[in-house]
Amino acid sequence: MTNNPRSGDVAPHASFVVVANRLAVERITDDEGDLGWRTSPGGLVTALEPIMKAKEGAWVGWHGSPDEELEPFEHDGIEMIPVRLSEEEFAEFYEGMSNATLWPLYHDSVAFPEYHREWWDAYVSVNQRFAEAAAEVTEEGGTVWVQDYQLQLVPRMLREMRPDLKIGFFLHIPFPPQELFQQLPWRTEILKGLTGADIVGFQVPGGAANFLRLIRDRLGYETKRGEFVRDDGSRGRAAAYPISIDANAFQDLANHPDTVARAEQIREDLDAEIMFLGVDRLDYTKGLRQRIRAFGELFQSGQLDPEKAVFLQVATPSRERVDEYRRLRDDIELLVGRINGDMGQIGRSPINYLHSGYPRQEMAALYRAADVMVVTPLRDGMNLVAKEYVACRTSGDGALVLSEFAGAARELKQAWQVNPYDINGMKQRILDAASATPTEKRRRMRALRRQVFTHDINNWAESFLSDLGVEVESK
Ligand code: GDG
Repeated sequence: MTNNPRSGDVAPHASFVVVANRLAVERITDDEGDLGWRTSPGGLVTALEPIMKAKEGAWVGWHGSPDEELEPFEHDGIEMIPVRLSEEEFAEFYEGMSNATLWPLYHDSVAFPEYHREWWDAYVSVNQRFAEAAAEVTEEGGTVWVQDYQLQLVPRMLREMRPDLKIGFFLHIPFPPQELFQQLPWRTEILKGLTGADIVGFQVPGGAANFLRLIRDRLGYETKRGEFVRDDGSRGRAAAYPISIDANAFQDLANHPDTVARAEQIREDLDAEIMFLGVDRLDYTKGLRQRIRAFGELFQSGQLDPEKAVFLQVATPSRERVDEYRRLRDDIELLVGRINGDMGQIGRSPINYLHSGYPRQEMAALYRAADVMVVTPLRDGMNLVAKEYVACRTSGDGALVLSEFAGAARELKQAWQVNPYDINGMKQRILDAASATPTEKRRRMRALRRQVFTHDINNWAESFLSDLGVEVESK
């Protein structure tokens, strides 16, 4: 492997390999000050853990510290294969090409995508390094599952090095329509990269359709009913596999006595008759500006009484070195400050804004505490927060306001759906959700819960992998 002292040392041995930008573990320092690792929280790791353990799996990814070279290690029965990134590559491949070019372009260009040739060069060489690492560890005829927009060239690179492998790719974010995608100076390379996979998976059918149309028009590939034919006559497939959550785990967490007590405490502290909640990474795709403006107007007009209602927004810090994210934070904090300055009273602010990350149990307590969950992204691949809220409503009440531009809107039809660009419409739907009768709320929540519990993260992984031809034992 390039830049890796192990090169040539390791015989291919893993039958199932996941390749993701980040490893499935994060660094911790224990009480004695020693460095260690803990499994990253998150659905993907949870979903793939059993199959990784059953199949001698390996996980290829970056370990999170620039310029550091690490040997492979085992964590909790899974082999971790760290890929090195230099400080410069982190800036150009990750912050640049991934998060300031592809991320905005793939989200309807809601922020302006920047195109820089040196970012692209870094993207190519880092993708090559990930592909080489996967090629090196995967055994003859094994399976590699590549994740997300940072690694779109890996499927083709891997296919060229190792034609014996089964290769899957899953895109967690939207795949844009042709009219936008064709801005990309490296559009052909990206499309070719993706078509290296046997299955190219998207969150929604629209993403798969956009992709198929593009490879027909740009690469001249024949496509039929989701299948495509490469230059060499071999075939692949593009389809939707809507990702989900570990619904039972969230339900159990929400029912834990400590969570129940914490939810009660949150309500007591907020001292409001009705609690609205937003939980998002602080990202311009999440529609925070519009949402906060909508709440500001509702409080200002008296349609929501600032003495009786509170809107709690958790905005988890994210990509803080990228300019657009700094600007967003400033904008949001100005907006919240103005509204609270105008409408607040001593000891009482209508908007409770928290720029911080919290443990998962605290998130479950917040979901449990909130009467109305407001999820209004301008564009979102899926949006797991919406599904988590539903899973945590164990008593069958609560109301979900959901943007029609989240992938989740296709499944969560009984939510109060909104167009987040239409501030008046959004205000009205927020009020509708808040004032619906308990019977109406329960009716909708029952349907939402049925959907989330019958389509969880295990179903997602199983359906993708079985289409790829991997035997997965049902749990
Ligand atoms: C991408 C796509 C797609 C957030 N704050 C905290 C915290 N979270 C957790 C949530 C949820 C996850 O992070 C966020 O997932 P989302 O799906 O809402 O959004 P993205 O981060 O943008 O994820 C998205 C997803 O990939 C999966 O394919 O759905 O469309 O953009 O699980 O709970 N968790 C904890 N503390 C926090 O402060 N513990």
